[in-house]
Amino acid sequence: MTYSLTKTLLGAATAVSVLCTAAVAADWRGWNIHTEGYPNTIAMDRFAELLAEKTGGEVTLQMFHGGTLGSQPDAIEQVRLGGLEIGNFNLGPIGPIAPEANVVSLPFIFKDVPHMFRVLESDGGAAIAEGMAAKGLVPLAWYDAGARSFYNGDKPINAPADVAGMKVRVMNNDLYSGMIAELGGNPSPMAFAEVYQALKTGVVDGAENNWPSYESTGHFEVAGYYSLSQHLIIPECICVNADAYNALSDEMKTAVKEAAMESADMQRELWAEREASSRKMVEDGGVIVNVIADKGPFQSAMTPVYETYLASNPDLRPLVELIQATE
Ligand code: BDP
Repeated sequence: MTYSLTKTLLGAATAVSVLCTAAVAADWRGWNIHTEGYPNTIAMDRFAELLAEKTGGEVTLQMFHGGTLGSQPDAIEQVRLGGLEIGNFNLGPIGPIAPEANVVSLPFIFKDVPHMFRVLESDGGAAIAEGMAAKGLVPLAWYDAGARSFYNGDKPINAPADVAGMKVRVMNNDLYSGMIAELGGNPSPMAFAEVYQALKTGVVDGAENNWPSYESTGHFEVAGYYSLSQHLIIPECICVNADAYNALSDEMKTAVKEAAMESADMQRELWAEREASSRKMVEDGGVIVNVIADKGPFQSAMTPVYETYLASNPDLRPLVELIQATE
């Protein structure tokens, strides 16, 4: 009797442990907008390898690059809802969903990229991450996306007056539309994949992005003036669907997080190299790089953008101030 009870209990325990293993085994699918050879693409592939290694194969990831699974705003929704588990997202199009994350899209909020990372590693970063997690997106690690500057086809931009009347493509976020409007331009929110044609055919006069994306998309071929406004420094994340992440054991969560951090270390190194090589490549291709002597007028024109953001999110004023006070 005792023997058979023990046997039954053991059998039950085995069944439970098999069930638990089955419950945590996960085959994830991941979205990335960039093409072969881009730092984020290489680092996301590495993330997939590290995930399998560190979780002993319990969590696997199949990456879909080049935006093949849809536009970024759609992919963000997919990851939030669980149609996809992972994405390498820019925080720009996450901002409209998570107001805390939108703080990084206030023009000129970061002094430079190291300042951005110092903020992300502080309480400010924790507040941003919590805001995102509350909307179903858990950031596992932060990627570098450099600074974004304006580019267009016919003239250098030195002052807000040069933007006046220009139609400028922006990512989907009212803060960016407000930014262009305050400079006197006409904002045109548009999916990344459509920008090359829009620049080429004159549907828009200009756009804005970092060196690697300006180069990898070929935008430099159809918009040959790059003016160093560096008005936005927006971090990117490896973001996971909150339910998928929370279903993991603590041990698996740690493994997943470690894989993401190692991937981010790799991405940041590759990013630094690619910024330099992209810049060199477009300059060799004839791009005119314009240094803006005084960025002050661009910065002061942004006051209404900050005011609008703070009027809709009065509780986030301390976060803005915390970032501004971070050395
Ligand atoms: C790139 C970002 C990418 C954005 C793109 C854009 O890495 O996530 O989709 O800019 O401007 O720098 O849409």
